[in-house]
Amino acid sequence: MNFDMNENQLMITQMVRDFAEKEIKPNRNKWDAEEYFPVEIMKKMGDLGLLGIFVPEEYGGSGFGYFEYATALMELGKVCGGVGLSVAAHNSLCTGHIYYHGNEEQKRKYLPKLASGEFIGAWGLTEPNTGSDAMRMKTVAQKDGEYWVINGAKNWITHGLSGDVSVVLVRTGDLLDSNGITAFIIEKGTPGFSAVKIKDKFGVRASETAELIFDNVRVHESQVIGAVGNGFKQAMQVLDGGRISIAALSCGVARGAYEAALQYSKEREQFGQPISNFQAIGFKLADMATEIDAAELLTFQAAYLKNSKKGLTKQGAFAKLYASEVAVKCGNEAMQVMGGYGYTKEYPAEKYLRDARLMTVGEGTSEIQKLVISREILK
Ligand code: COS
Repeated sequence: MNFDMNENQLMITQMVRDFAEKEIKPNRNKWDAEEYFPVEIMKKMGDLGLLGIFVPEEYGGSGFGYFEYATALMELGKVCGGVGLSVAAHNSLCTGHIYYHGNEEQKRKYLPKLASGEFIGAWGLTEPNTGSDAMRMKTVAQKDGEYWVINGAKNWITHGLSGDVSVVLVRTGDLLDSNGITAFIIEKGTPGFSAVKIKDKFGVRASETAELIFDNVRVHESQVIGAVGNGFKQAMQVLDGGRISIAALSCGVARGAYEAALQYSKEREQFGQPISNFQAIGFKLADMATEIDAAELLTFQAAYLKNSKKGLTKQGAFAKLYASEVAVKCGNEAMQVMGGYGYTKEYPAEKYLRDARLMTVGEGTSEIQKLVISREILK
């Protein structure tokens, strides 16, 4: 087994680190306070090739694999979980769904724009009343000649408002029929298709979240991805890959919190010496460092399986479950190491903790990951 980063990963690490230090870190608290989604930063990341990381060059992407993708998200997560989440959702959900399941015409039409950042991508599975129980969705499409007419709503959709193109999963068959859900590509501005921003989130506040509303939205049948009725299985596969990105982002958030706590512990003096000299603090740092490395290994294992086109349902869930829980623990422990200062916005621990809390919820809760894992190991 080779644990060295490849040349592309080394290059991406340096590039994203430089970019995040210059463009994201100085603004992250402002964006967090104002719940501002920095579209202009997304465009710059498009110029750097970060919005089509695993899209082949023939479709305008960077042509990298999941090692490079995970590496980029780890670096972004160290600086801002919100911006990282937007990059993750854009790449693996919207762009990934079109890349892995779209036809040639759809790929040629949308992937170059998504990869360059000209288009921001959104993806809609969850509804106000169906989160973990995705199959029970109520948003419905009915056939009318060459068109489908969509009615309903989707909730918690990253880039729901700013997304130029959305991939949405809609019921086209009977309730609870796993072959009764279809994926559609819908462009911004389609009559009847609107969005409302969700405000006052706890964390990842620089990433835009919205509710999507469909009021007799007419979509041409050429906008169906793959076969009619195949959407649920496509979505499950997209989420298998998407969980690698949340795992990677979680590793980054965890490492950011750990590094902040490490630095603080060397500078903060109590009882006449740096608090890092005390075993109580040293053991916290030791646990954090160990668990972050373990989370990264699980994430790269899932990335390896994705690159090798092997099944990764179980290992993707392992990585997402473990890394997201480690991120929450590291955010929490970083706050504890920093004491009263950690409890203020002057220090980064509280933002790491708030951003980390999304990771155990979004793209499948920790409880759903355990359900997926237990089904896999018991089947
Ligand atoms: N890859 C391919 N196919 C899959 C799959 C996967 N990872 N997981 C499930 N499927 C298939 C099953 O094989 C089954 O096919 P058949 O009906 O032909 O046998 C079908 O999909 C339905 O699967 P299942 O019976 O497991 O569906 P359930 O409703 O019982 O549960 C869970 C599915 C709970 C795993 C699913 O709803 C889920 O992942 N929920 C969480 C959703 C989520 O993460 N939301 C967050 C989105 S935020 S961006």
